[in-house]
Amino acid sequence: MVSNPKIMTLERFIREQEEKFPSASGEFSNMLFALTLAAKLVWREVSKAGLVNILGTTDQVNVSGDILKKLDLFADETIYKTMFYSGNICAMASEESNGLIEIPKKCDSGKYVLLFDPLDGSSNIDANITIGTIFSIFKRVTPSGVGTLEDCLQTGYNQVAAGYIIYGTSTMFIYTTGNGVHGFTLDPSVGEFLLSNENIRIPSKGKMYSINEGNYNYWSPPIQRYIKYLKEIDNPSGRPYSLRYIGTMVGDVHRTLLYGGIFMYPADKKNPDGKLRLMYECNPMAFIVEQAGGKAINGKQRILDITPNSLHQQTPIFIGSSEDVTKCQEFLSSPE
Ligand code: P6P
Repeated sequence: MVSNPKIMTLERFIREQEEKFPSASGEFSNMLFALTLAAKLVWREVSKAGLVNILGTTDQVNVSGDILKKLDLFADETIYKTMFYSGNICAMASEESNGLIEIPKKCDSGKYVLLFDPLDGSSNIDANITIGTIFSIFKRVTPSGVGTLEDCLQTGYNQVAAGYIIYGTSTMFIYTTGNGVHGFTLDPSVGEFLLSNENIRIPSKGKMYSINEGNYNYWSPPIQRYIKYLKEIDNPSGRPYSLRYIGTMVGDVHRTLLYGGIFMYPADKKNPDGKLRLMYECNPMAFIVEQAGGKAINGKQRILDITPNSLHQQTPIFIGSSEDVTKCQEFLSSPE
């Protein structure tokens, strides 16, 4: 990770980006500032999760059937409360909410829509393994008032911003607004995210693949053949690829973004539509990786070109270095 010589806080970077658009109202920046605050509030609990009674599970499951952790619910509530008081959001939905999250009448209904996964990889919390928050932002399409499902169910290429916070050995805020991908590392001593990775570019080809090999017998033959190809000793890369998989999409995609390679969650006999959610996980990650020079597909088309039908729609995903995803696509296009 290349350290950046200039001391630049995330807030100052957001403001400097805004200054490039003289007609900007400042609403977009204010919305990102609120997201920065929410990230710090979640980080504060995540960083001490082992010390207070916030570990463990609740007796609730989400719409996808995942058992909800106490920290899931904390993160979900913290983010939506922080965001709707920003006054810039007209509609919100999260992986943990069945439908739209109600925006209280007293909160203005702004011109942005926020879709988020409050705590991705939460099954890893109790083992102290990297987890993350993922967010995707659209501009509303309805004229005014409280936002609707139509404002949320937009195709991924319409996103105006996307990013994630990764709670790992350090906590980082990575985001794009369509002008490159930039990374900020939290300095806990001052409570500021400081610029650490300006204009992240993903290598055109990597040496690692990331997939849950435990699902091998559920995969289609083309994906089985692709994984076998990656492990061949005489692989054209000169050596077999290494497998890296932590079971948190934010961690696996972040490593892929910085080191190159490919992350995959294919459809399989258990999850015929794939497991990962289009709106909360795949769209934002695809926007980020494409902005960094990579590719993200569902096996047939760009993730960002998928027209959504429902908030919790799942999709297969193959995301990472352009050459690796292109090679993967060749295998996926071969006959079963
Ligand atoms: P599996 C975490 O539950 C998650 O939604 C993603 O963060 C992660 O990539 C995937 O599921 C892991 O799924 O089936 O390998 O445990």
